[in-house]
Amino acid sequence: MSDRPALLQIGKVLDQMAVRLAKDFDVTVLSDDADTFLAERGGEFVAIVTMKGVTDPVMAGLPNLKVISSFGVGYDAINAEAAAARGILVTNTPDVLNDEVADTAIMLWLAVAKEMVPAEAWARTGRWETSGAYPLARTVRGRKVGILGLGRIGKTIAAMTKMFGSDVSYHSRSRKDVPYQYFADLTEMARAVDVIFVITPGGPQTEKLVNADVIDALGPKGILINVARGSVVDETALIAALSEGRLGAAGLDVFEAEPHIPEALKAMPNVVLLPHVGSATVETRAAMGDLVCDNLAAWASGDPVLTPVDECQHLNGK
Ligand code: NAP
Ligand code: 8YV
Repeated sequence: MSDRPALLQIGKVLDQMAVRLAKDFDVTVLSDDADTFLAERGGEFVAIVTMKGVTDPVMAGLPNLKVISSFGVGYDAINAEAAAARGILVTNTPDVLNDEVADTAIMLWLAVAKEMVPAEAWARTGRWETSGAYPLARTVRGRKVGILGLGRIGKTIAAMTKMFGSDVSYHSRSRKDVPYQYFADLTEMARAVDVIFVITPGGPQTEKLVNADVIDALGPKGILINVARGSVVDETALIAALSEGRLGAAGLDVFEAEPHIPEALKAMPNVVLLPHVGSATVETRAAMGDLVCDNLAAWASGDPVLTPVDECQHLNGK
């Protein structure tokens, strides 16, 4: 029997994480046949490290669980309220990825507005020689920008858009002390701006927040950038609006049923698609991995963890 706490690993961790975790914990990877595994060994584990959330049956199958360290700032794939009710501390990886995700959001906006993907294809396939100059795109300079979710990443995106002379507005649950116009009503903001960056958490509270009305209000020249979660945008309404010309264009890093992307979106020239790579650089993923391990190491030493999720703040250090 090991004297180190038993840690259950869900998903493949980075190599640097595996090295650190093995020092403090007795690590076991959750097997594919989770039901049988949990029935036989569920009682052993006090900690989870996860790269992809924790399902309710897995949480229920771990009666002695005390801490979940999750890779990523969004934790919509973990029932944090249920965890808190059981006294389980959940941690995530905020802040270390703000710049990276904001960079990805801005990249999507530029790519969409300046038609980078079709223009690149025009160059690559020789159409420049056969058909002449690529048609004119639209500038991102001096635009009215709306941020849906003015949190850590939303504020970073807002600050970056200032570089392009943007006039920034935002919609969040609450008004912030910032020099941007607040819209209590999302549809009204959509009517007032040229582009919306979606950067709220996922989960039931934001489910389809960007609905057909919001999309119609953004309008035929409007651009929607989603780097939040696929669940925040009504994907069916988005596809309909794009194909009927009621929305101008979209840049999407996230989708309703990842890794599936609807064929209709793939076929659209006015859409730029990314496979959920908002934070996906070696440097930022390394920083996220460090924070996941720092949280677990703090917990194992009996210290407060660094970044508990809101629902679990009251359990920290207890
Ligand atoms: P955050 O600091 O918690 O900010 C979230 C913002 O969303 C807050 O301003 C909050 O408003 C707002 N919000 C929450 N619920 C809302 C609602 N029902 N209606 C309107 N606004 C609402 O989170 P963050 O660190 O910026 O991260 C945001 C999300 O980005 C994550 O949860 C994750 O889903 C996503 N993300 C995606 C990637 C990617 O790879 N694409 C990477 C990182 C993060 P209040 O402040 O008023 O409560
Ligand atoms: C990660 C993310 O891709 O932090 C988040 O919420 O969506 C991304 O940074 C994801 O968590 C990795 O599994």
